[in-house]
Amino acid sequence: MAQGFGFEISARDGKARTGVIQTTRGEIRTPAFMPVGTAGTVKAMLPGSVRETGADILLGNTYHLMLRPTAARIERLGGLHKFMNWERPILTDSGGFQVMSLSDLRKLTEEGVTFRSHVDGSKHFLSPETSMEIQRQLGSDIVMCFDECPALPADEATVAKSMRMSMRWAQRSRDAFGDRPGHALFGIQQGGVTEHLRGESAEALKSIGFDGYAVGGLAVGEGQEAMFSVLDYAPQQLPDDKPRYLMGVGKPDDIVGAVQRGIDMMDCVLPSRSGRTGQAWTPRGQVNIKNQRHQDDPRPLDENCTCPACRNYPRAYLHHVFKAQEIIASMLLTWHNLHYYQQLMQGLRDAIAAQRLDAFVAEFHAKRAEGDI
Ligand code: PRF
Ligand code: ZN
Repeated sequence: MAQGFGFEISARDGKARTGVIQTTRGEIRTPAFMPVGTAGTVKAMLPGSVRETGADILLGNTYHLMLRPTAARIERLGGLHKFMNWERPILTDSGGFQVMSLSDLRKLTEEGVTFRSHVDGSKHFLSPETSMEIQRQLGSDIVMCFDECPALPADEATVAKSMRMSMRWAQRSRDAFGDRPGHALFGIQQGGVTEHLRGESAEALKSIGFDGYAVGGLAVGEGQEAMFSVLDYAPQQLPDDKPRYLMGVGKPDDIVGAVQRGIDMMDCVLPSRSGRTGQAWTPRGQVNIKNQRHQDDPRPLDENCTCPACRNYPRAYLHHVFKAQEIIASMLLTWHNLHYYQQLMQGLRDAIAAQRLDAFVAEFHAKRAEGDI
């Protein structure tokens, strides 16, 4: 276990847990939702505002930052926290997943992946060793192993081969990371939707030893039912006393289902990205602020929400600024969505602490079933 990093579980309800991850940059209350700050910003939000929504930690991306403005430049300027004015913990993804979804030409070998930048077409190389070096330059508090995430559906042999390479890469990531007090390294489980491959991956990671363990390779086209059936066993294959992080998930109902199954951390672009496309998330489900039905509506988006969008503006205003493509539309909807997500996490944490998670989840689904009014 890295010095200056720890995880304490304070209460359990079924498979769900609540507690605190300690880092040298502050505490992370779990279950935690991490807003995505891909390129050194949570788009449309000042860091202080992101904190006001209740976020304890942000996610940053190796892939984007190595291409622009480069990790060397961020290091020279004092690291990512200082660069983006966020002094609390930052977790960085390792780059492999983003290379596969965003870069132009890619060539994958045992050594690593060569690819062309989606920004300017320049050629780059990422491997376990270069990813660890870039995440060190960024000053990341929680570093992710370099892995490969195959798109699903894929046949079992393909998933097995990819998972075994990711496990060799996990060992190389561990070796290259070395011993860095105050910085944690998380392993990433792969293995698709096949239980014995997930088990093999978990055993490989546990024998290497990490500060936390991610469930990777889900939310890649398999659907919620298949994802939940993997989450029915995958978290229990990983150590009980370390944080478990479900990567790239998800919608509010995905988050609730994942927490019920023993997940402690999650990240997703959804609340921030959908804010910029006019989608708001409320306890009653999704609201499309572009819809004409809001144009004369004097009511707030959500009468029980305490975010600035709901406290200070009617739906009619949010509709107007969105239609007029005003920048404040992205700011207000992103703020609201991040606030809603963090309220949901606080609700989950409180419910687990009070051993009333089942009742909380039943109420969550009942409210959504009512729909927006
Ligand atoms: N691996 C990494 N990052 C990820 C994933 C993964 O499997 C996913 C899968 N949903 C999202 N982000 N390194
Ligand atoms: Zn709101």
